[in-house]
Amino acid sequence: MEDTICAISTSLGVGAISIVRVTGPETLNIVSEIFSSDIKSSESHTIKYGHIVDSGEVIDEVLLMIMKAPKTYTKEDIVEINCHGGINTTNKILEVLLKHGCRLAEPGEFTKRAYLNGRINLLEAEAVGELIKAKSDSKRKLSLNQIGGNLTKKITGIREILVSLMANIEVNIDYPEYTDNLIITEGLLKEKLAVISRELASLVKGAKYGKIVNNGINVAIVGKPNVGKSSILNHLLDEQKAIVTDIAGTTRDIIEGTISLNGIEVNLIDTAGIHETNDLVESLGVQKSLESIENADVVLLVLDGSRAIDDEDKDLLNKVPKDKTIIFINKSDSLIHQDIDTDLSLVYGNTMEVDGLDKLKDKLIEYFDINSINKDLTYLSNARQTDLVNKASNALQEGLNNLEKGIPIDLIESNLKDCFDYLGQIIGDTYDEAVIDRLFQNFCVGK
Ligand SMILES: Nc1nc2c(ncn2[C@@H]2O[C@H](COP(=O)(O)OP(=O)(O)O)[C@@H](O)[C@H]2O)c(=O)[nH]1
Ligand SMILES: [Mg+2]
Repeated sequence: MEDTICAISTSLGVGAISIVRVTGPETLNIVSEIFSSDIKSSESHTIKYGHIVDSGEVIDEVLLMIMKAPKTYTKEDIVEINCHGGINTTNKILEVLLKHGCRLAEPGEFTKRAYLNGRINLLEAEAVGELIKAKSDSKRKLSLNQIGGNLTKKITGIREILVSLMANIEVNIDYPEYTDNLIITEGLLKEKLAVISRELASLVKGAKYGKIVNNGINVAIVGKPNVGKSSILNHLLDEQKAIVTDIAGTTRDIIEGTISLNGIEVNLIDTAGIHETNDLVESLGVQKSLESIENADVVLLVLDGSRAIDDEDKDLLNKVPKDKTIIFINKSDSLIHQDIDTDLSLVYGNTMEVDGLDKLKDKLIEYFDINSINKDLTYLSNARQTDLVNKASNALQEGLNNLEKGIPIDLIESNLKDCFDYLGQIIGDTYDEAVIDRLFQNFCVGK
């Protein structure tokens, strides 16, 4: 972090203004060398008008935003050069900065410095990266809330309880004669762990919501050939995306499209009809359909309501995972009585008179609790955070189980320590250099 780094922070192209950013210990010296006046003694958080000059040649007319440490994004001196937009001018200014001793910043290096200098924690740093990439309003709010600090407060709160518990246990062991300290009895520990367990459970549940906001929901539309899967896809997308014919085996490959349900992305995956076939291409399609059942968050099993249920339908009813399947009985416009023996969620509808599809959307909203997800949007979200919060929760559960088994309190302390460490990794209190490097590589240069 001794280097003074620079990067173009705006996207490179034709535009009115571009921003070239500089941070590090030599910022004020280097910029003074290439600017029409000395800025070393300029007031912090001021804007200065002038020119960037290289070997006597004026490169551009600019505004400098001068921000001196420590109240800056990186907690180091920062100068942002607001220059004329366009690739040529912006690159030229970058070139002059490099010539005068700056190093080109790596992706995310400004934010990495903000983190390493203690300005933001890892959770907040990740959220900055996500915010820039956010393609939906929900994702934007999720990232912004992560930057906001409520989650951090929750996590540090739990860690504080854990620390005070561990400290008390240590004191009880090391100084049994000190009776004015809080004595951690089995009952008291159980009580405290139950509180932490509830807090962790809410974080774990939130992480599931966060994953939905970030990745959306994958719905695999499966069923026998000709039941109307592709017609349903087309109607939900409001677009003729998949070919629909009355010839069985029309859809052979996966066809996908995305809709938004109350701000949550729903990826619809139309698949080849599942049945016995000797056609090589079709059978490869069937293989893909079976895989999509496994990978889906929810399976939409389509049955043809104008025909009686046959053995192939029954076979499929057995094949689909009970915990994530909704049945859509299609062709309700020519419905015959069907005797379906199932506990699964059922929706009747058809694509001819277009009926039941709104009910289907409501089922998805209900199934994924989408209305609750949208209320708060303060969740852990990415795979790293989710993995760590699950590990923290498991460690605490182990502590509770050990307590149940009558294992001495001082041994349970190691479960508490594990829980404390995993939570620490989420906010980057303890960190692994390789993880940090990988994490910031996904950022934009100049952020
Ligand atoms: N009567 C009726 N026919 C439908 C309905 N939905 C689809 N079909 C017809 O069923 C046939 C197969 O439809 P398609 O969407 O290609 O089914 P897929 O093989 O499951 O993808 C086509 O001739 C459609 O016009 C419906 O709701 N009612
Ligand atoms: Mg089809």
